[in-house]
Amino acid sequence: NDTFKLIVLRHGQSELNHENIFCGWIDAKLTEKGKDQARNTAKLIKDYCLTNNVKLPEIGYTSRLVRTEQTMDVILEELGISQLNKFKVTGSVDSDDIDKFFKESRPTTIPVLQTWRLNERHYGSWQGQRKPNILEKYGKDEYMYIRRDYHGKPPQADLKREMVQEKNDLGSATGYEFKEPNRNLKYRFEEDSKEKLPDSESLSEVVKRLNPFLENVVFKISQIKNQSSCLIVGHGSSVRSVLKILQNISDEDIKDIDIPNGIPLVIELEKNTNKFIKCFYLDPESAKVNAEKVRNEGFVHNP
Ligand code: DG2
Repeated sequence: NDTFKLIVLRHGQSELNHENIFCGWIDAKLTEKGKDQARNTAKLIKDYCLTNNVKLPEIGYTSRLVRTEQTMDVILEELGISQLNKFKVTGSVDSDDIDKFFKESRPTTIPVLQTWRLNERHYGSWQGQRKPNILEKYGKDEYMYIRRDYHGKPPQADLKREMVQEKNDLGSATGYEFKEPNRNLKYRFEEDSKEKLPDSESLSEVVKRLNPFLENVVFKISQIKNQSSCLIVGHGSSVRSVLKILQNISDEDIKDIDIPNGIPLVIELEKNTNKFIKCFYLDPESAKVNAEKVRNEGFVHNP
């Protein structure tokens, strides 16, 4: 088969999606519903691969946020694929790295690479705020402009006061609060790699930081390893960016695209040239209904 298939999805429902709160780089976990969505995702992928004689994904990619990591873990477990290891990467890899990722690869194991370049867009000072409150404060036009225009960008975050998850003495989560950030600890690898991390982003900025990752990591590995498929778990904005880049969607048209949680998209590309062939949801009806709900967040709450 001479196509390369990217199976791409947004993570399952997170705790902050459930609360109707702008999440961005806050490290929210999956809800039980989110885990169910991930199990359902695995079924859809399995059926698709079996019916179409497509190999199961040969490598996995997530962001550096725990909601994509958890989604990937559940999907791979359901697919009966074990993870060789998780590796942090930035916007490029060399052949030694690639050898390392696949060193002990067996048919039922795959490596999973995690990169900040697949993170949700940094939602600036809107992070941690309830969507209906922001809508009320900014008004409908500004609210939708910042959420969906290609160049819409929320005000910068105060990085000294980021929302993080509070833990009790036993280490269990008690909820989210604004605190002195642990960002420097969490993103030490990126800081050491001299990556420039944002404090607010437009979709156009996400496209800019994601593009090198697709070119110099995903496509590079697919070519060297002659892969037929990979699995990418990202976020609303990083999945929209993948579509914008690969499908060459205009700045205008990307405004109308919303991404539901946990429904896989298959993007088929020509092998070697990576030319776009087609793109479709594995459950188009449910994708349509749930994308519409995402669009209306803030106006209506659908937990
Ligand atoms: C949502 C997207 O991102 O919000 O940051 O709250 O995919 O990480 O749940 P995700 C967030 P909208 O742009 O859809 O309002």
